[in-house]
Amino acid sequence: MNTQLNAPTVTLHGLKDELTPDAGRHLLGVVDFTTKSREITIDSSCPRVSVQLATTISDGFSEVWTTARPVTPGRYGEISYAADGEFLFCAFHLPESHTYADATEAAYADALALTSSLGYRPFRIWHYIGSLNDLNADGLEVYRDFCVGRARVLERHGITHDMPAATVIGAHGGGIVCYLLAHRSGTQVNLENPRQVPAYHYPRQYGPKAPNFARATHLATCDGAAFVYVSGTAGILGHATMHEGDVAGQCRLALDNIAHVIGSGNMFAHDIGSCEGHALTDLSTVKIYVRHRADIPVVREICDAAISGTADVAYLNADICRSDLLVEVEGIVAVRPGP
Ligand code: 3EB
Repeated sequence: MNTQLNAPTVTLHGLKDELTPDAGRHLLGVVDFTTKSREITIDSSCPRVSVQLATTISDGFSEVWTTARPVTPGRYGEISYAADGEFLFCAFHLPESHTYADATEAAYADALALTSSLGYRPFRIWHYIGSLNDLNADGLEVYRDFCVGRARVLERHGITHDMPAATVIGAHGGGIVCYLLAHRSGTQVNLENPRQVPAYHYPRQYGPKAPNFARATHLATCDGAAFVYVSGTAGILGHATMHEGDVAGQCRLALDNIAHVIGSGNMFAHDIGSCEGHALTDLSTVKIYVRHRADIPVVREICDAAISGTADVAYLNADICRSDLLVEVEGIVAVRPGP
């Protein structure tokens, strides 16, 4: 990838690799997918976040975000962040708890207050949640409990739709970890997929408060670069889980859903300037979550055939928001890697 690029770029590294960015690049945020949950630190002047999603150090990895401008780190309440004047990375960690709605509401409110007070707008959000499909102290599934807290904040801010791309995935422990990227002067378009009901319109059967995220976000930055950030995508059509019990069927459908959301028809439908469509082979960084470890080989075979051999691809054994979902795929297309 073009190293002159101002927009944040991401690479995946071994957990023990030295974090030395290329010349002219600066660390904006680091996320370790590792064996233990740890508090967020501010290391090498950017936040370093741990997500408990690896079984051994060798199957873990670090997701390293860099930018072209010097970065200033900071803390705001429970939020750790770093910003370069154009892009911001911020993260929070909520400890394990019997219920999450209130803590989610408070931390999310702080993250939104921080980003907007510094003049940034979120364009991609990740959440990793321990015991995702277990019941909380009130008998509500932890994912649904999280959705209640998120919905309360968004309602308070009058945000009913037009949220950015997101991921919510189970962690092997450690409460809730959330991190997001925000920008100051890019042009952001949140994309839906006409094959899927917008998440904020999911019916009540999936929980008391609907999730709220876009299927993807298109971001054109002022240096002429553009990216499509694809949300965690599963084998869902309309609002229904398809291919129950069939991981291969769900995996193919998840990939079809992504192909549709990044394709030229959907770019045209969302009035993206160039209307330039993309294909699965254009994804450059991909994370693939598989509920049952034993299903990883079959998922790998399907995904490896669809995704470019030069992409950075990580497979993680993780819980997914609905108990009947067996696989979920997220990715990034670097549309124009800059001038
Ligand atoms: C789905 O399509 C699968 O609650 O923010 C994927 C990505 C999913 C993000 C979220 C949920 C979320 O409904 C689950």
